[in-house]
Amino acid sequence: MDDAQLQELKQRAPGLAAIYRTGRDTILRAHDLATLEQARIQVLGRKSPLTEFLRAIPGLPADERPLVGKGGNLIRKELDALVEEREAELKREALSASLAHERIDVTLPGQSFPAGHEHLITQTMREVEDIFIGLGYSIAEGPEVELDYYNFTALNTPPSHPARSAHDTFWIVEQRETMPEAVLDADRGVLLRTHTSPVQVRVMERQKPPVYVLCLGKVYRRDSDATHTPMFHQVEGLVVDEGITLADLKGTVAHFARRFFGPDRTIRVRPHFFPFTEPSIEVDVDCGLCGGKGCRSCKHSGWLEIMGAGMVDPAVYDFVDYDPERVSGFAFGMGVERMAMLKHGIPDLRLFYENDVRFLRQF
Ligand code: 2NM
Repeated sequence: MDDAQLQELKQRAPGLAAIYRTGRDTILRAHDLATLEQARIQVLGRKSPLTEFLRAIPGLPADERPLVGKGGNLIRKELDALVEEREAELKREALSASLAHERIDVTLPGQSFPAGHEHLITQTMREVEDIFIGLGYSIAEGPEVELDYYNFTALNTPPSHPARSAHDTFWIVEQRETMPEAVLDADRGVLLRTHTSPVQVRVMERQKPPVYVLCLGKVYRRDSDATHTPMFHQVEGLVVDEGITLADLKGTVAHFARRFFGPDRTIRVRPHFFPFTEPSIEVDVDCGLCGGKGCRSCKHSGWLEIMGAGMVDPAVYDFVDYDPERVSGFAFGMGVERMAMLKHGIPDLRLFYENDVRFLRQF
């Protein structure tokens, strides 16, 4: 309704014009959908001044009725339309407010799901594995809970050897010298393997030469300090074939050192002793940090010890029924934690097992 129409209505039906103005103000003042609904009831509901006005029309003089009736209905339509308009307006406002508020920025980075990776010890074992698979070796596995026979006896380790003591080995079922003759059978003691060599004895037991095998896994010793954990990992290799010599062992280890530590590395060997090899050696690789000049890392010697090795003692062949007149072989063993520490400059063995992801994540 424009101003001219309102003016005309004021003159002809001043009561109706007042109802219109009050109603329009009430509707326009509504600032949300709930107040608008209240306003609608107040302005257009059954008890509203407009409804009462329209209800009173039949009691008016007959000549006034058409005009007032027309005006009343016109006003009802106007106010109805106003409510609808206001409702649409408030809905638009609410929508744009919630769009501004709940807007999703599709360019923000998504929720991340960290994938994690293998532990450095596992990675290092895989690397060593790859190098020896490249040389034609097979991988063998065996039990971590082992018989005395495979862990010590068949490896030519005398009953009196210190490694067999309760001080060095975790025994599951110990066979003591104090036991009665009928019960005492050292070979039947049960223990946590102290090296992976028993796996190689088991391989030789079920397979004739040629043997080219690598064993990797957990081993257990009763040690715990800055440089020893009661569980650690070993890799051992075994080759038995016709005509195998110490030169084959040295060539194999030199190849391994270059593949594992880098192309320009050299090795040296020193004599040593193991019950299961004769002769036995210890192998060093030149210190990568100082290039052999001597530094803190190599304790000023220029060399880092990487493994023990040797030619398999014929006494071991006796246990697995190999003929030492026909075949010969070499074996070697190294600690995986030590390999990883040397390669990555890790200062403390215990870092591997504290499971601090800030350390583990770096590899
Ligand atoms: C080492 C050092 C030297 C070794 C010997 C054998 C077997 F079964 F053939 F007798 N397996 N592993 C061996 C030899 C292990 O570790 C430091």
